[in-house]
Amino acid sequence: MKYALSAAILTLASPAFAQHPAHGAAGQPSASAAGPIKAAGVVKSVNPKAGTVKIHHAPIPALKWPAMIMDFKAPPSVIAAARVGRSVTFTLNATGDQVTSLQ
Ligand SMILES: [Cu+2]
Repeated sequence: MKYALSAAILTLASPAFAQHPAHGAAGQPSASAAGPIKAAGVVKSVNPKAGTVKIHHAPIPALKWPAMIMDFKAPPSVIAAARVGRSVTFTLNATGDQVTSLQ
């Protein structure tokens, strides 16, 4: 319960989304992005408690996103694989808010 509550607060108050308001508008019309979305970037930080990774990602044309630093939701397998400072390629879900795999 404590975890769920703090996760909800993080989602609502995420500074990443405040820094990148373009995501709200540009991220939505990505219905054309049918399959998994591939992207590349550098891991900036990992937050196992929140279940998020902060990645400085390259532009993602499928989502019409420019390069930026932002937080993504991530399952435990991705959290475990993420290393700060590491260059990675990763796969996003269709809406681009969650990293589903990371290499
Ligand atoms: Cu972004």
